[in-house]
Amino acid sequence: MKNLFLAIISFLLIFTSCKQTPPPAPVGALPSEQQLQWHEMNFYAFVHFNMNTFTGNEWGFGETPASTFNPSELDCRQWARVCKEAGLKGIILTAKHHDGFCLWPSAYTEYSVKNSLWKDGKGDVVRELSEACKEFGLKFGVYLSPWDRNHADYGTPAYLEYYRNQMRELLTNYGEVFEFWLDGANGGDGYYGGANERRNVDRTTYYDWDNTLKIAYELQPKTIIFSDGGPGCRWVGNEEGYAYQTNWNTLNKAEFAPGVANSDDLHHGQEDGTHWIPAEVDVSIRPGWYYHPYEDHKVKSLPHLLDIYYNSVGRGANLLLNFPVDQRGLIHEKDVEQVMALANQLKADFANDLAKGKKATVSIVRGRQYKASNAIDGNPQSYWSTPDSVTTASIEIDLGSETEVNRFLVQEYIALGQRVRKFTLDAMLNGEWKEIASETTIGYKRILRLPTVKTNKIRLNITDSKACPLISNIEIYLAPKILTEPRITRTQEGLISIQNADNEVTVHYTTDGTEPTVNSPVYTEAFLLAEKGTIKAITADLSTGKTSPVTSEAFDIPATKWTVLGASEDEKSNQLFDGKTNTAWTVKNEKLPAAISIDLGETVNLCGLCYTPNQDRYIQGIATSYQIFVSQDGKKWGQAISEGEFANIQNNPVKQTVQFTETAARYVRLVATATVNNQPMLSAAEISVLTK
Ligand code: FUL
Repeated sequence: MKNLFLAIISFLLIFTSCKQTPPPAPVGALPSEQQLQWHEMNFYAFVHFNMNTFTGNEWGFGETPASTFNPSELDCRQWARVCKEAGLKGIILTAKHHDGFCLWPSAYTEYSVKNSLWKDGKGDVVRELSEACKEFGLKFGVYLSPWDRNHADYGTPAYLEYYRNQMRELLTNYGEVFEFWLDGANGGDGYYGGANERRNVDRTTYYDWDNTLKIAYELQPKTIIFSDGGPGCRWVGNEEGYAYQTNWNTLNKAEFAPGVANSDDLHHGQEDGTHWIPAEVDVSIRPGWYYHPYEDHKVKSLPHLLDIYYNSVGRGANLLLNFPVDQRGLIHEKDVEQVMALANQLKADFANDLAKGKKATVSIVRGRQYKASNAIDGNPQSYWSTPDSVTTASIEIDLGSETEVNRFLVQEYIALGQRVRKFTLDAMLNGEWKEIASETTIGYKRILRLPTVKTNKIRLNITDSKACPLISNIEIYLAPKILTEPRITRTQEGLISIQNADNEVTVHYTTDGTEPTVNSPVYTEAFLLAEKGTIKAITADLSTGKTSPVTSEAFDIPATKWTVLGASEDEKSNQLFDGKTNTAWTVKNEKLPAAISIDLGETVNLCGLCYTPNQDRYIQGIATSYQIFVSQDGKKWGQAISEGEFANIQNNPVKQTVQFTETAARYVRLVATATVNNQPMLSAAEISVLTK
């Protein structure tokens, strides 16, 4: 009996002592329940697919007949399957882009799928995708462009009613819409029902956003509304695929409207903003938002996609990765391949949490419910915290033994507000703490990519915080090295450099045409190749013995003595020989033909010419038909030594090689007799020659 009494007393003591530490008070603007769920999604897909897919435009004018929309094998289930397999959590579809064409049979316009050839006008892409998302366990969202270059009433009050009606259709008929996307581009020239004129609206007042969005929330109380200033989530301020290191989730909502924002605030948020409006990073897996066959070889590479992931999700933003669905109505094979490469690499990067089950100790604790181990218990609801007055503190993870690590993931318990302004990270190296990172905000999630260190202890130091820090999660990983094939380039001076994606791998190369292995020389710095030659290279992770595929580049004579005729004052003409395929030089004329003439500095036995079009986004000035001339004196050019077309170069603008009968000459000229869209210009990223 006495024992029972003592047990009850001690239980009550423990219980009341627990109760004595109240939870920290919230700080600043807080996320809603829906926003908390949205943060957990991290990564989902955008699909740009509608009229532009069939016209090759990025922004349609609004005049293209509805019949033009005609995918040959549209399959929304394929989109959903790809996204599911790649670990994406949802899909947002451009139900209507700026050209006004609707992917659903809207009752309020004739400009929709109902007047297309696809499925004899009986189809509904919005329905097919919403059902596919349901089937594959994905969330579904819609993009409804406020700007409409087709609609006759755009710019008048009648259009607002039209816009609201379309919003009602989309938010009523297709189940749950997790995100409603309001693009900021608005106003300019357009078809506007045949008026063909320029129309502008006041982006802040024209849409009466407060009342318009009220309708959206009535129909879909849980939806997250995206725009420059939210209110659900905000644009990050660029379309390149990165958030900023300092990233506050709060904004002064009243200062923003769709298409109206100060970009610095979009980038960083506003530390003491009145509302929780977190950043979303939207970026396309190709240069364009819409499908263009000529971008089939410009799908972002694995290293690029990894940068995008770490610089968005790893900086506390959500990542919205766009697939430009093609004219068949499918996510293109090349895009599937790259997103799966990303998914597999991410799986490997986060395969084994080295902090899990380890010992965590802290410099100070708020009370026993807020203990150190809460940060590594895998439970996002529990967190380590300090007393109210303490805003600097440390948490140390003992890894148990010397362990290689290169990723550090940390999360704040944001339900009570974002707090941390600055933090550093230390690793114990040979018995001493060494700082390995110094950063600013944490927010929902920070993931640091660190140089690999071998250590037995990692310490997170919160060095500045708006209030006591609340750390809900810490994970530590050793991500495998990226073994993509290296890139080999040569400068005008003949210097060969070999670039690789991961600076912790070694690059091995040969100059004699043999296959490189891990025993071949290690590349450390650029070296001279003053003659013709073939360089082959691989990247290797010597700790595992794994290697990349081989890259092989054959170089002819270097461009050391070359100049571009008529362009001697213009240094940019040297970009033709700099080895960089994303810098180009362009000759503009009144009309075609346009030509680039090169002085090789000495007479050589020419037998060919190579032309690499600009590999950057734009395709103006790409030659589709050519003539090549040679000359001894740069004045008399005679007959073309070769002429023809660069077949399919618009769709596949890769390096073109033209061979011709061997001729001794000092000057060579490439003439464009036709170009993409017949624009009167010739542009080239690289020009080189073949010699005997
Ligand atoms: C932009 C639009 O103008 C683009 O066409 C695209 O839809 C992108 C996601 O947003 O501002």
